[in-house]
Amino acid sequence: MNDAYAQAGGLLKAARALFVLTGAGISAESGIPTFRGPDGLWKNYAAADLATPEAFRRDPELVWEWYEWRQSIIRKARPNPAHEALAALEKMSASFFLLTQNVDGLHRRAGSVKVFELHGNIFRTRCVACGALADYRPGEPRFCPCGGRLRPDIVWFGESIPAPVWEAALAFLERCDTVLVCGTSGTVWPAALVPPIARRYGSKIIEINLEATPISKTVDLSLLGKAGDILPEIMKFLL
Ligand code: BV8
Ligand code: ZN
Repeated sequence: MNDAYAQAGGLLKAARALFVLTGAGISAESGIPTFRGPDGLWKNYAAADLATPEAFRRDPELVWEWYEWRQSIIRKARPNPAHEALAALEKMSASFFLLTQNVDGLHRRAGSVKVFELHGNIFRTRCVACGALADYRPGEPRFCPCGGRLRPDIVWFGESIPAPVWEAALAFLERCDTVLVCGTSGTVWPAALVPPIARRYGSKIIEINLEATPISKTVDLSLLGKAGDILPEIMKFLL
């Protein structure tokens, strides 16, 4: 496997502009349940059934209970070696863009700077009435001073993603030459469009995942294993 890590290291070292896409898998080794893994369930609810505006309309308290449960796990969690490797990689890269589907904030806590959160952040709330954003701590009232109900500032299924983030990602994809896809099942749109768009622009694509995914056959290098093991190994070829 060393050859593949050396090859990946060579591609990352030669990258003029590096785009990184991460998903729940990169936080799995920090103890945060992935969406579609065996631990993705909560009190017999599937995550995707709770991460919708309909679920929030139907039972805001249940959805808040789920998010506060996840916040409690994330607060106790620490960035893992995969997050730390990406923060180091950013410092070595001439031009770098990290698009994450995760809402846990662990990339920033690991020291990554150019992090773009496509699906929002679990520690921020948004007022459904006036749109005011605020940091959220458990036990605080779930209503805005304006009287509107507060929701997690997170993009739910069926909701539009933040256009400025997606447009910035597309602009970077157009001019980058290397893309690293790490810890995502590639099932959620529009993030799942990153690899085919990158391929269309002729970028080299490296994938790191525990298992093969729908894009594994289409990338230049598919590395199977834990991101927290593989990324630090690859970084050895960049030092
Ligand atoms: C939108 C916030 C326009 C919530 C999330 C039919 C076909 C195609 C698309 C659609 C469709 N029907 C509807 C759609 C659009 C929909 C969509 O894609 N649905 C899917 C489910 C089919 N998308 C949307 O609605 C998006 N908006 O498109 O806007 C629009 C507007 C109106 C109407 C329609 C469209 C908004 C999507 C945002 C949803 N919100 N998160 C929250 O977090 O509470 S998405 C959620 O899934 C998480 O953010 C998560 O990150 C994300 C993606 O999943 P992954 O990150 O890939 O995680 P997953 O568990 O799936 O996989 C983990 C991977 O890691 C696995 O591969 C595993 O092998 C690997 N792994 C595990 N451990 C490790 C590891 N790898 C390495 N190392 C390890 N240690
Ligand atoms: Zn308000």
